[in-house]
Amino acid sequence: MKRITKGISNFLNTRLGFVILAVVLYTLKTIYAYETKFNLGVKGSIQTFLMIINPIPVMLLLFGISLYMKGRKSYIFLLIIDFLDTVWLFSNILYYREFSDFLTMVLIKGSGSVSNNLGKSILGILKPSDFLVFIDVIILILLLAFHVIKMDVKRLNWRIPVLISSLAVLLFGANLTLAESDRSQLLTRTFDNNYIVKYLGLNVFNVYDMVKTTQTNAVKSQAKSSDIDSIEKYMKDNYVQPNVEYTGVAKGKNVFIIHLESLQQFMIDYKWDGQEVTPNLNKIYHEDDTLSFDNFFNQVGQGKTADAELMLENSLFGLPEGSAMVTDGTTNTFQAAPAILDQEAGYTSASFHGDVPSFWNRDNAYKSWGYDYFFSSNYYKEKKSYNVGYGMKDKIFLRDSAQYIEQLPQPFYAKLITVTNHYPYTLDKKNQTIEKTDTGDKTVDGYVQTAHYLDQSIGEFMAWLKETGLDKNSMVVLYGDHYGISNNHKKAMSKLTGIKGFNEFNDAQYQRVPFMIHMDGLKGGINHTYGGEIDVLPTLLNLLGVDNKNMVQFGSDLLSSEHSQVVAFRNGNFVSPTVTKVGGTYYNTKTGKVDKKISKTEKEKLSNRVTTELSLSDRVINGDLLRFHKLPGFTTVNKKDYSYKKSTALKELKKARKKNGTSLLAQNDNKSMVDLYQTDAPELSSDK
Ligand code: GP9
Ligand code: MN
Repeated sequence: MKRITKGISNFLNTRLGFVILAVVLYTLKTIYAYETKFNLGVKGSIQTFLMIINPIPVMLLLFGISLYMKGRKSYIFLLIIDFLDTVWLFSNILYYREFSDFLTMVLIKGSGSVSNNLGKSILGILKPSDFLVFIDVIILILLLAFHVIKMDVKRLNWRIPVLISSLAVLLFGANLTLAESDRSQLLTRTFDNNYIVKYLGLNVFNVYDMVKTTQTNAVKSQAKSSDIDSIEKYMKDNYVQPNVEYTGVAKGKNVFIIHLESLQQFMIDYKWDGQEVTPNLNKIYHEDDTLSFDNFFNQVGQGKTADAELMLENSLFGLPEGSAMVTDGTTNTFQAAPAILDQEAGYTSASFHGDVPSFWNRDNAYKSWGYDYFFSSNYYKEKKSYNVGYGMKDKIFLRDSAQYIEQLPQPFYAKLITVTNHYPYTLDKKNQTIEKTDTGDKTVDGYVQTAHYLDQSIGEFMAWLKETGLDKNSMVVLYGDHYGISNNHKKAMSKLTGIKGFNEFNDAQYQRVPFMIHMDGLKGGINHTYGGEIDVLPTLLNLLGVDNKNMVQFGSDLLSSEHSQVVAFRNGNFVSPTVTKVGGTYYNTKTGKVDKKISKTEKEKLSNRVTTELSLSDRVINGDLLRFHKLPGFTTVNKKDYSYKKSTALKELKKARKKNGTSLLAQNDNKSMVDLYQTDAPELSSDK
């Protein structure tokens, strides 16, 4: 025993021993911070393992630099690095407490508008335990000061530092590989800052953030104001006159945008085990005052939900790689639905979502879009049983959103983002009210169950709108954001759809998602026009009586006879009523057969149209060109005017209640109407 202690103590008295000790201590304190100061959403053994070890490669690399030096300098260098990195960790702890996100270059540089009033409230949120992260630095200093560890000032054999640096790089490679195996496309899809920290650590996130920001900034700084000219010309040349029969029919109404997570059109009217999977949506779909579209496609890329949100509210395409909401959402200028409706028609806007605010960078992008409120998971009562997958279960989420909806000054534009019907489609027993399908594909078979659950939650929500009378002065828009069953499950899809040999052509057709506009008195029916998410904003603006003539929008009114029915997918494929292009193959949309008759000129015409639209839209986002686009009567959104801090939002709502009294609550003599909300969510009944 004595020999072991002696051995350890001898090792610690070497330079290498000291570096290893520093790495171990740093790792321990980081685990403490990860566990108690952040909410990284670590699930399962691989993620836990990675969270524990992810500081090691970087710290070994950084502290290892000291081994290239000799004498006291080496120790001092290590301590300075340790201290500075800890100051950085400490700042992130404080920032995270307030904003549930990590510091980024854009925020540090302030970019004028997005600094979130940093600094102001720091003192108020400081906790004594935050200082514990400095403990390793203090321990190391004390160990040296009291000569428990003596400095080893000899020059080291050059092989040792080189070996340590190489080891660090190797370990980082292993860390990255393991992370990618658990979460593929971690770095390219850019989901959430929390993810990168969870898998690769805070320091790696910072480097990643710096590289990304530098890349995007370079393109933006090269862009000139004249770059918008060609875009404006394209808009003018391709402008589609909206359908005047529908202009303004929803003027002044509240707007509900209900995001149906991963819901595909084929679920509408679909039956499994003798039961309708989506009975409530089916009912809305067939109602006379619902405009339903059965040839409406999702057009998302890697950004999935984020791309859908971007298209719906900006009529701009997502980027070919990553998510524009993440890479450009914080800094770019937008002319988005919430801001347009606020400025044109005095709407209050709010987005509701039962996940953390940082996912898809919503907490920042929404400010750029002019959202007055963002009710994210920290506005809702949290309980373990309330969550599944990415966030709150839809029934509880929608029920608990009612308390905020009733406080919004009317007219409002409210977007509710559901999430239970999300891959991998898991749901607890109590909430399963339809059998799983029997394709034998585990990922697919739960889909009808979560879709059924989503449908029930919508039924409950619509019933509440009716109870409160909100249905009379609201337009409800429902849409599926993207596919639920990906291209990798063709066999299972073949079983579900009865299509033999489900192929690439079929997969393209199954990119159809629901899109319905429901409003009392609306001239509805099932509309067969081909269109997609890019067309939603122009369609809605026309219904709301807002002229989009001078706006930069790549879609057009779905109800207009001039509407182009060539629906672009993000990878350059497309679907139209006659031709479907997948890869290099052109199919006849009606027959599903390879179309040999289609002429080369026709192919080129269609393809060019699609690629032109996509690349022009990319230019707008990559170059931040909307900052140069003067929209008459529209003032550029000032992100500084927005805060999604819970206390601020609640105060704001209270003020609004008194000032103009247009909220549902105010109109009901400040008596809450939340009790009218009926839900059969089992988690809530056991609460009582
Ligand atoms: C998470 C949710 C999921 O907040 O919106 O996004 P997705 O994985 O569907 O893109
Ligand atoms: Mn989604």
